[in-house]
Amino acid sequence: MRDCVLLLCVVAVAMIAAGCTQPSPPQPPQTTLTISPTIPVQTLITTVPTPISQASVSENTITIKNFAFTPQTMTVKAGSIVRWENKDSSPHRIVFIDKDSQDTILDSSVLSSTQAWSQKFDKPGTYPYYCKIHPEMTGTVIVV
Ligand SMILES: [Cu+2]
Repeated sequence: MRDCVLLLCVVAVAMIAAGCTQPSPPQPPQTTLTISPTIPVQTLITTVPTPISQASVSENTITIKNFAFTPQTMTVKAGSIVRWENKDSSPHRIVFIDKDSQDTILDSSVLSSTQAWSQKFDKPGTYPYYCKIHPEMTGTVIVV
């Protein structure tokens, strides 16, 4: 009987020992950080339409309402941000064309109702624009 108890003790110790020497849980695979190439910053078309609610008071805002830009001509200092807010139910699309090459130099993409688009103007000059969807809608940004 003592042998039997001793055997049980030995088995119990062996089981505890086995429990303690279980292999540690597998380590998560090491992640290797890969540095992606620097994405070039677009200098001409830099922004995408955003909801009007993200308005900033420091911006010069042109309101799009009743198929017109108000004010139609906006004069700002170089380095200013001009913001268009579409308060029509209709979509609009602001496009600036280079008067020499006729290339599109700025394009807001389609501005749905209640969306806004901001653009920074760094270089002094006169920048006429129009709505690509309603070409009769025109406006001018003058940068001084
Ligand atoms: Cu329009």
